[in-house]
Amino acid sequence: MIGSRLVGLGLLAGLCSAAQTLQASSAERPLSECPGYKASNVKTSATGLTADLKLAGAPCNTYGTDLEKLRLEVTYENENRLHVKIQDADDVVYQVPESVFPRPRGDGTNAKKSALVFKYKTNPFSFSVSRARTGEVLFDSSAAQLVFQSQYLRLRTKLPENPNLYGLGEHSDPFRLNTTNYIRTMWSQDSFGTPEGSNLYGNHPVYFEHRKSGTHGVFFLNSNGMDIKIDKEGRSGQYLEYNTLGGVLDFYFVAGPSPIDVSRQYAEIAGLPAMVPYWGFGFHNCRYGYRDVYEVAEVVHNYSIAGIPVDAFWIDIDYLDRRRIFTNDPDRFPMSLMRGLVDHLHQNNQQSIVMVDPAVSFSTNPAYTRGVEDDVFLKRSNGSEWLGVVWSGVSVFPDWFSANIAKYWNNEFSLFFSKDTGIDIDGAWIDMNEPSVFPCFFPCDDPWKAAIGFPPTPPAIRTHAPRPLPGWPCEFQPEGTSCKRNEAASSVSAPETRGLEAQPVPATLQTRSDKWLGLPGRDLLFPKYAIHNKAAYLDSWNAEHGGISNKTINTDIIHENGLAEYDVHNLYGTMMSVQTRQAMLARRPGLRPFIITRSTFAGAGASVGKWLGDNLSTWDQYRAAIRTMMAFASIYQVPMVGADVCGFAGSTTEPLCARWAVLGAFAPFYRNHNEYPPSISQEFYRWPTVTAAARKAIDIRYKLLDYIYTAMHQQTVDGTPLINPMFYLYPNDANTFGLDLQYFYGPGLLVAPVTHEGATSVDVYLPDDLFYDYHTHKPIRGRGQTVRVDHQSLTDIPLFLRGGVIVPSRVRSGMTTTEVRAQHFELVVPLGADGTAAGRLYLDDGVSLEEEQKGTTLVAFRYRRGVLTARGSFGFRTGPLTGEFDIEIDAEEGV
Ligand code: MIG
Repeated sequence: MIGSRLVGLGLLAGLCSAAQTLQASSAERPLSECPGYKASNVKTSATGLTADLKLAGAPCNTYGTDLEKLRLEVTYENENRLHVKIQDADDVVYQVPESVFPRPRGDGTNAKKSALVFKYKTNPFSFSVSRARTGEVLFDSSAAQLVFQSQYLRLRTKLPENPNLYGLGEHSDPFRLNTTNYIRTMWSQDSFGTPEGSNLYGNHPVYFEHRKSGTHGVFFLNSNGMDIKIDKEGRSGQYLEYNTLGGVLDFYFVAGPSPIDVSRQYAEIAGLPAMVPYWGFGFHNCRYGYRDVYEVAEVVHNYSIAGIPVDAFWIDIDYLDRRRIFTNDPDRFPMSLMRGLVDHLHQNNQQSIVMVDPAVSFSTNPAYTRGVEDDVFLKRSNGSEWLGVVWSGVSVFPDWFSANIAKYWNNEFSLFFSKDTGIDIDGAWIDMNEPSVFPCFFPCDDPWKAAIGFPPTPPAIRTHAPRPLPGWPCEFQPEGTSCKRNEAASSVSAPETRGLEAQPVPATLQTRSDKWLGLPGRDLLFPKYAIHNKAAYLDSWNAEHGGISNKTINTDIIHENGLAEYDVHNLYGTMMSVQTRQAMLARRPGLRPFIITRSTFAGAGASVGKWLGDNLSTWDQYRAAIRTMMAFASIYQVPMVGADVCGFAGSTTEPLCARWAVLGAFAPFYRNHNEYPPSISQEFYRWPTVTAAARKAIDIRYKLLDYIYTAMHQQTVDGTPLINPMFYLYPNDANTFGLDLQYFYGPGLLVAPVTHEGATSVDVYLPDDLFYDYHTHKPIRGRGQTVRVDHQSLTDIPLFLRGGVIVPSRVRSGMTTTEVRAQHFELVVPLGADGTAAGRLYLDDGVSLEEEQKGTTLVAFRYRRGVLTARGSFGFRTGPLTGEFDIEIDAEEGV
């Protein structure tokens, strides 16, 4: 599959059009000759300082024009957060809009009370941030001259030798970042195969640096394309350097000092994550290429007879009529049958989720026509719509900055995903929002040409159900059965009749060039500094010339509010996420939306969850799934995250899929998803070991669901991470700093999956602490050493309880999370080395927004010397809690 896709793209490369000319700019000198800036007019207040910065010599104009005058603003926002911002004095340069990234509120703390200290040097200007308690320098920009040009900004900080750095995603690289000759590029791209060493779908320009003396975080609020280089060099030694194509130097420093503190402090900046419905933690099944609704029904049925619990069934772009959003294929996925499917699911307490892409087919179809009326699509400078090719063929793209976008998107969702159409979804899956555009090889003058070969022909139509499905409505039974079909339902017609050919609608011409914002005179297509954007790999001419529009919309597009795509490209996925959340709320007010996106920017977790995109069915990517999930959940504050279980592209194998079915059960978002044939089918019931593995793992996951739900809820309240990398809980144990194959799920469950092909054992690192085997409750004294756990069959996973953390569990699992919620609780009380334990349990109705909850329960448990106390508020009454509260103390003393 992978092979054939690459061949396909290779052929298209033949359409690539010719070269561009670049403007030569005068008097450009290398970065090494840049003069830096000189500070003057420094005004210090109790809560910060301001200063003017002036170019300290002749401009070097390396990648644009040096800005003469800058302004520095330093604010001690609270005791743990310092804000340092360097921008142009004229306030023209683009900054990330407040509407997309609301700035954190700071109470303005007295500098003397701050855990961080800001110092500066006047000429050349540089600044440092140090830890007040120890005097240790955390950040020091004197490592290189500050450069602030029209299309290039550089700031370099010194770091200690071999620093422990984490973050700077999205990437699939090691969790603890490389520190030699390493580049992290921020530029959203459709990243099939999620390769290491590449920019991927989303951008989170934040890093945590962990030292034994404390952890701190550095967030760079900048949405422009950038390379962050981490390397060593003679003069400055170890450094980290920002090289960005625009925006301003806007930094937030947070002091920790513990890793968990840094996570919480970053959540204050990026926003607290959104709570998800309880069912969101159930198991989900998905596949690209289900050829009709009958096949989906069969899959639903097969899971049920295999006894594998499923909470939600997903449908990919297959349900769409010719891949056009807000339509359905009237032959393969007619509304009457979609209604039957969704009704069936709902009757069984299961949910339905379908995919929505951003692109709208440029043809006679209602979503396009209404979008034109509302004027919500991106336009070229001559006022015509910008056209690109994606699954829906030649398409237009929503401008999330346009004035009517909320009205438009809400309306499309309410009209199409409704009881009337039968496509009454419970969650939304948003894809292609980097945004991804099929390579038409810039400049893409004739998108119709690029459509050659796309979209691929869907598989053959099957017109009747292949075999009876017991318990399903008549519509799903083979023809000739005696049951009566529901004629009323099937008479609802599709929004468009088939057969209409694509007809370009003339666009009203109105120029937008008068509204440009940002620095004038920039080359918005070919910035001179070439970021290491891997999307350019198909087209070497573009790669050499720093083209940043490959596989996405043109970066010289000006949005309705005047902002250039050049500056806001990295925000597209998050803006679609925010609008989709609004749209889901508008159709079901009061209910928590469940939305999973592919592209994210810092702060996305406040609206949506994230899946890790097109991974491969390989052991390498199985391991990458662990570390990438960890980074999203603990560092970027996007806790509802997971990779495609069993792998998306290529074909999985029985052992890999069995292991992954188990591993996935210990990620927040747990979904089996698969590429279309010839990738082999990989639903969990396809092999006996995978069925057994999934059943066993789901059984454990579902019993622990309230423990996980409680941890997730805590993260939505104060940013305490649901997933803890090992060093989060053992920050003084240097052996934990680089571990990325084991982690804590919630505060007390250590997950140590088998990670290598053919292996039946795991080497687990157990810090100096008391643990218990989750399965047997046998105590194990950790000694800061690696312990080999043997005899792990394909259905097994080593799990350890951390001594001291009480884990509320359900006594039984269920076929859906709805059934789980009806079970009684038990408390597992693994005592810590000091003989005590504590834990929490949060309960609510599982679906309503926080403000709509009629009452919530939060209980704190403590165990000490034979006595267990439960204190809290019992606002949410569930069966088991209103009845008898059975407490079993299962503690091992004296270990
Ligand atoms: O260009 O909708 O990452 O999960 O199955 C591929 C089809 C488009 C990419 C997503 C993948 C999904 C696929 N999509």
